[in-house]
Amino acid sequence: MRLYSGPLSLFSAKTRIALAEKGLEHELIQVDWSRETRYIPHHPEVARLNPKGEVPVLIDGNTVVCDSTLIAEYLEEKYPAPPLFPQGAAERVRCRQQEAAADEMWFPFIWDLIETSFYPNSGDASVEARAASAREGLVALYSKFDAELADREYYCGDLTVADIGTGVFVFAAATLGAPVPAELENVRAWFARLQARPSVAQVSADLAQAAAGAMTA
Ligand SMILES: N[C@@H](CCC(=O)N[C@@H](CS)C(=O)NCC(=O)O)C(=O)O
Repeated sequence: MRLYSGPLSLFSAKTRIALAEKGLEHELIQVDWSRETRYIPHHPEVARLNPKGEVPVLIDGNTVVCDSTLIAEYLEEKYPAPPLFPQGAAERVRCRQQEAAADEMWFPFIWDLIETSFYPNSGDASVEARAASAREGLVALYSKFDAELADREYYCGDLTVADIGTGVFVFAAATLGAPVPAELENVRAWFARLQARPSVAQVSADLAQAAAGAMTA
């Protein structure tokens, strides 16, 4: 198995954690990325395999899978143990809904924080307003998530893609000035639990190292 990943790609991070949790050996290829040119030019294999030119891209034998959500679904079907989805239609759709919410509702706020703090020339008069609005939006999401986590170690009981997908964005938010508020104890305990897993700790450390390297490059 081979994974094309981005050194600071949160979507790739989701896939890396899923592969590690399932104990799947793979060759990791980190494509070139810089603050100035981002992913351009795209890695030739990524450009060839993914019409969107995006990472992550997973190759498993003759099968190519693009998109972190689809990769997780594929891995679960092909390598079901240990599971990263819960049992039962209702709990499975709850899991998928949170994973989708992470991508579609949480990530846009993270992207606002990335664009306003991380990329060169992002400084203009509207930057602080955009970042403040993203921080406010995240606090609302954190609060709702806190209620959902009451009496649960993970979002669906055991670790699933809902935790992995949400967790990478919380990690990014925390490093970009929008940490989980102190009073949201369920989210804080869940996040600490997640970060204590070797898979998540490794990928988080790699992201932090890549971010530090990019800032000093
Ligand atoms: N929905 C996709 C999003 C993937 C994505 O946005 N990848 C970014 C890096 S995080 C990318 O490769 N961008 C390439 C580009 O912007 O040129 C997924 O879940 O995998």
